[in-house]
Amino acid sequence: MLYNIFLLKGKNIKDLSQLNIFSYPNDLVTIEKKDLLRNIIYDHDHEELINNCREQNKKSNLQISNLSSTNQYQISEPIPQLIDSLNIYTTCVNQNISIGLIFEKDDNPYDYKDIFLELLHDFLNSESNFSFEDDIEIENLLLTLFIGIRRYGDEIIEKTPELEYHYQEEFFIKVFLFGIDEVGKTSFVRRIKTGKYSDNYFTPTRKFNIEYLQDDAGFLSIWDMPGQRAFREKWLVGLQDSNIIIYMIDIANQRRFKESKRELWKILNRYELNGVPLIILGNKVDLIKNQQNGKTQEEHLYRIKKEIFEFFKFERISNRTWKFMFTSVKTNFQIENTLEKIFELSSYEYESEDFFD
Ligand SMILES: Nc1nc2c(ncn2[C@@H]2O[C@H](COP(=O)(O)OP(=O)(O)OP(=O)(O)O)[C@@H](O)[C@H]2O)c(=O)[nH]1
Ligand SMILES: [Mg+2]
Repeated sequence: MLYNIFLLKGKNIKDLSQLNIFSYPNDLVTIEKKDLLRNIIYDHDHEELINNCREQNKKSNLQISNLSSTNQYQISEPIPQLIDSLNIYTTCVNQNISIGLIFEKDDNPYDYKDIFLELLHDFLNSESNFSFEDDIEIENLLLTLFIGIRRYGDEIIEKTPELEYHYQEEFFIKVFLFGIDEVGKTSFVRRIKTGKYSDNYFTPTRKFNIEYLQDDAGFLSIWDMPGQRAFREKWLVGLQDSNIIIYMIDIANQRRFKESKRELWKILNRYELNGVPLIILGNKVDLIKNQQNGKTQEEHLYRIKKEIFEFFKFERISNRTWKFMFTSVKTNFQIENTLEKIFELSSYEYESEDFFD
C-alpha cells in the first residue's frame, strides 16, 4: 500500500541545500534526512532518471497515451529504488522536479506504474495552467495523486485474483454503471454490497471500480465507472459485453443536466450497446422531498419526473427496454428494487434473444 508521496524541487535538483521538499500525508522526518535525499537523487539510477527526461520527447508517445508535443510537462519513466529499507518509486518532471512514492516493503512499484503516470499526466497536462511555483497547487497535486494511487491499489491490485477467478465463471451479469461525477455511483455500489452509506465517502473514482455480488437471483459484476470528465474515455472500454446498463443522474443538481444528457446519449448511441437494457436512476431524491409547495410528495415527484423525461428526451430511447427509477442511496430508497430490476431486465436478454424485435 502507498503510504507517502513526496516532491523535491530545485533549480538544480542536485543542490540539496536549495531543495524544496513537500510530502503527503505526513511530513516524513526521514525525508528530511540529507542522506536519504542524497541517495534518492545521486545514488541509485538518478542519472538514468535525468537521462530519461532528456529522452522524453522521443519516447513519450509510446509511453503515455495522449501525450502530445504541446504538453507543458515531460514525465519520465519511474524508477524503483530501495533505500534504507524504504521502497521508493521516483519519476522526474521537466528535469528539475522529482516525485516519489513510498510503498510498503512488499509492494511491487511496477504494479502502480500506469496509474502513476496517467494521473500525473492528467493532472499536469490536462489543466494547462498548473504551476510548480504555487505551493498550494503542489499540495493539491500530491493529495490527488495519493488518493488516486491508494484507491487504485485498494480497488484493483488487491482484487486481481478475484477478478481472474470470476472471469472464468460461465454466467454472470455484467452491469455497466455510468454517469457524470458525484451522482452517487460508488455510493450505490457500496450500499448494495455492504449496506453502508456515508456522506463523505472516499471519492472520486479514478479507475473502474468492479464489485461482485452474489444474490439468490444470480451473480452480478458491477462496473462502476469514474464520472469525472478526464476519465470518461474509460467508459468505452468498460461498456464492452455489458448485459445491462445503468445511467445515474443527480436529480438535485439541475445545473449539470445538460452535460449529463450529452454523456448519456453519447453512450446510448454506441452500436456495441444496441439492445442492451437500460435502467436510469434519478438519485438523491432525498434532497428534493422538502420543496413541495403544497403538493404531495407523489405529485411533486411526478412533476419532476416529467421534466426530467422531457429534458433528457427519454422518448427517443429505442431499440432497448428501459426503466426510470428515483432512488436515494442515502436513505436506501428503492435500492433493493433497483437490484431486483437489474436481475429482471437482464434475464430478458438471456431468455429471449428476439425480445427486442
Ligand atoms: N443526499 C444524497 N447524497 C448522496 C446520495 N448518493 C451519494 N451521495 C453523495 O454524493 C457524493 C458523491 O458520491 P459518489 O458515490 O462518490 O459519486 P460517484 O458518482 O461515484 O462520483 P465519481 O466517482 O466521481 O464518478 C458523496 O458525497 C455521497 O455521499 C444520495 O442518495 N443522497
Ligand atoms: Mg465513484
